[in-house]
Amino acid sequence: MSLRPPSRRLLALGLSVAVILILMACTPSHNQSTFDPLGPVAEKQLTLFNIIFWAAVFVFIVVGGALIYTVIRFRRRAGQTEIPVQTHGNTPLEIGWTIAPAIVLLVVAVPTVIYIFDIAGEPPPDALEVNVIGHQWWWEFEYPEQNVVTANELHIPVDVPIKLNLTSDDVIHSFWVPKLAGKQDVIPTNINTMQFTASGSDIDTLPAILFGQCAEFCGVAHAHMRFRVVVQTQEDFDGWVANYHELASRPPPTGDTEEAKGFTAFASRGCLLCHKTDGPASVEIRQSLKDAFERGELRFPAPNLTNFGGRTTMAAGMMDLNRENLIEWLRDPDDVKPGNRMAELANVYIDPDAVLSDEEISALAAYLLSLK
Ligand code: HEC
Ligand SMILES: [Cu+2]
Repeated sequence: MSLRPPSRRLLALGLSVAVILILMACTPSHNQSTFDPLGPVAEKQLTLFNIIFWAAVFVFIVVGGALIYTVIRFRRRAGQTEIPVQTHGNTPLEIGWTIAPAIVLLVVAVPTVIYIFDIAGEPPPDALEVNVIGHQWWWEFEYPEQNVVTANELHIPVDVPIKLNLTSDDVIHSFWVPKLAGKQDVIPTNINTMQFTASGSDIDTLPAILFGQCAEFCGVAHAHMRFRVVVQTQEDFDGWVANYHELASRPPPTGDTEEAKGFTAFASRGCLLCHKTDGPASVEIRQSLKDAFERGELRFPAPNLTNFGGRTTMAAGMMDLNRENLIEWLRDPDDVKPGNRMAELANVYIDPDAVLSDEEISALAAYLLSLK
């Protein structure tokens, strides 16, 4: 059976498109490419990938080659009517194909085991510790040592080992920053740890903004549960922490300003039921919000907004942080991020008589953007 020319052309076209798509998936400069590791953990994981990949290519070529050779060499020739001589058992071959796979397994297993112990080992004692809490559908970052609680943007100093303690408030999530390390499950009632270092020699410019996302289907807004990792110099990181504490103790805006009106709206329209703008809430308070939600009350753990104005993105990495996007969010969060808990629970979005006015929204935006 031979293909007609048009379908052959179609096949060639289809194949080239497939090859281009596959190659595109390996573009190192892509924001979430694992082929551009920025630190020792991701580098080791890439090395492992390469070893296993090329071992598999080797096996594929040897086995496929032997198969093709045999099929061609021993095919039935014209005029041949007898069944060829039948053989059974061949000691050198049997020994050969017992040893060869064992060698291939060793090549794959030895570096895998070494790297597993390496990556899962205790991080050095001077590691910066961050507690990561997954929520439907945003990320909370708590720095116990620095007394900072923030959301959706993880700031870390360059070249410093980072230790993450990961847990979830609700369902199973998965923490993934492809350029720093492989995925780690984020499980309720359990703490998983993860370590990595964003290493300077691999990063061109600081601050470097890396992309992360939830990698385990966790409900309706799962695809919108993203975050950023901001890698900065130690000095900038210290400045970021100091700025957080300055903001946490800054008195609320007063007088006849937009910001002051925004703060009034923030305090009077129920935003404070879930959000905080004056530093970290205690673990007990955050737990009480979770319990309230479970009891069916209209409260829920929400992103800490203390340094909200200094972020680059909003709504869990969904959109850039700017006035237009913030206004869009405050007007109709469900339209921006369908299913999110703020739209489902906050009185101003569920009670038609409590809708925020345009003035209130614009004042709220001014207030929130001033938190930097
Ligand atoms: C019922 C609890 C609740 C109330 C009340 C509430 N929010 Fe939220 N808010 C949330 C949750 C949960 C999120 C995270 C949504 C997501 O990304 O899935 C959020 C996200 C936000 C964000 C984006 C935060 C970020 O890190 O990007 C802003 C800004 C915000 N809320 C402002 C407000 C304002 C202003 C009000 C009052 C009008 C308000 N919220 C009332 C729960 C609430
Ligand atoms: Cu998730």
